[in-house]
Amino acid sequence: MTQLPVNGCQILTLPVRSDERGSLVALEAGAPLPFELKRAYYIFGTPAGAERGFHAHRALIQCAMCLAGACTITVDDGSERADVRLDTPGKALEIGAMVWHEMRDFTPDAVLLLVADAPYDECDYVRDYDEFLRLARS
Ligand code: T46
Repeated sequence: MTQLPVNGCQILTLPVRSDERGSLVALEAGAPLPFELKRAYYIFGTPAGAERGFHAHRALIQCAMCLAGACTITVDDGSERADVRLDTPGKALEIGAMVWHEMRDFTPDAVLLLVADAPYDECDYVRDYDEFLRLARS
């Protein structure tokens, strides 16, 4: 586990079980996931130059990992920013609550998996950066 300078964000090294048949990663609540998984979704077929995200969540905690290909996620807590390149299925990024995040530089084969601690709720999104800064600094 590597703590980032951005509050609520860390890089997790997932346990990869490899043998002559290939590799397997299991995601369980507690370890390696730091929360109870309630939802999973994945992003793929991202065209060249596409950028996604550009929001924060008021309460949601997530972990992101690229199951194939690679992408870069920028995380921002209102004071610190960091770019994380996800380029192996054994590496995950925890994105805490009130962390602005942006995804870009997807390779054409990228499959980005997100696991989250709550069901989808549009009310949990903060989509305006100035509002995010106001909330993050209050
Ligand atoms: C996030 C980043 C990393 C649903 O119906 N259910 C869901 O669980 C999700 C995640 C999305 N949707 C709908 C809402 C939109 O109509 O799927 C559509 C695309 O979602 P959005 O534009 O929010 O996608 P991204 O890639 O900008 O953001 C997504 C997640 O929404 C967000 O929570 O943290 O990935």
